[in-house]
Amino acid sequence: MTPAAPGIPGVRKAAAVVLALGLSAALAACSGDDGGGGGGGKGGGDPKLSVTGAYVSQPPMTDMAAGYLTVRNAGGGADELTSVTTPLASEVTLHTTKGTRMKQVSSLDVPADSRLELSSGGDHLMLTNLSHRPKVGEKVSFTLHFATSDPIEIKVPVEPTTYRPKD
Ligand SMILES: [Cu+2]
Repeated sequence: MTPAAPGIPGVRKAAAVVLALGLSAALAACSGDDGGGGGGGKGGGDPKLSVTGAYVSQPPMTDMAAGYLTVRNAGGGADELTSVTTPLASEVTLHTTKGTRMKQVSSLDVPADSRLELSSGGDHLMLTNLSHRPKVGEKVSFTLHFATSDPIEIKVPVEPTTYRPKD
């Protein structure tokens, strides 16, 4: 699993994720590769990322917590979320959910001109080996690492276990 070429290999997986989330409109963004470009550039351009709606849900137990967020990509190049670091947990893993099964993955696609959405019941961040039990009202800092883009640092609020974002 080398995140070397963010453009082409992720497309099929990205489409599956997008379909699973019911965002079929985003499929149009996957057809941007016409195999033309020669020198230097990165095909359709660079990813342009921003993060919204991040939260950690207050865990019922002390040793594990889940994190959710949306990474928007306003750029013409795809990217991948490759890891997350936080002082709250010595280990953060990326999980996808298929049906009721969770699977650890090494990266999550952030398709060009689209977004990666982590949400309760879907893809999520799993935080283990917590430094303490996070409490509602607390803010936790997360650093998101990407295959192409520079790391993004955010402050993430802790929400009640039953919290569901509205959109
Ligand atoms: Cu999980």
